[in-house]
Amino acid sequence: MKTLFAAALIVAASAFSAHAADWTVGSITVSDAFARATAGKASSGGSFLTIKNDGEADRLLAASADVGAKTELHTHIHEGDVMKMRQVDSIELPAKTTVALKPGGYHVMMMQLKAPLKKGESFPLELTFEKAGKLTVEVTIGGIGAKMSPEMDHSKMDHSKIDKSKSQK
Ligand SMILES: [Cu+2]
Repeated sequence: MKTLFAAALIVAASAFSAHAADWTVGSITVSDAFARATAGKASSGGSFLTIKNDGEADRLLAASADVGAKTELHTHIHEGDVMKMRQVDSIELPAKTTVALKPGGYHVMMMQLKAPLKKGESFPLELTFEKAGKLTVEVTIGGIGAKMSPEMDHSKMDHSKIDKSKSQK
């Protein structure tokens, strides 16, 4: 089951790479920025991107997008069958390393969305790096995503209570 899950995520992620555009600040290059469309009631949505760091160790400290009232950096952790979301203060970007924010792992969470995210549209996302500074990328909105991936519904404040069973339709 875990293998199937991982394979589906790779297929979903690679579907967007054809639209790749790159954005660069200092030694940081961001590519493959995409978000998932949201269904009507979803109050939040995730953005994913690839960060290549050609220089010394840096950190992603914050992200900001106008599509929601606030934007947070999140990760997923697995505890048995339960997938939980956790807010993180920063995302480490080791020297000469590429870090992918992808479904099931690190992601940028746009909370309290002002409107549903619609497939085919895009929005600017400002990223703040500790050393490289600020960089604005354009996030393309893709499909809602594979069925086995968790719905990123943060309408309940306690993220530790979010698990996969609640996202099944
Ligand atoms: Cu999240």
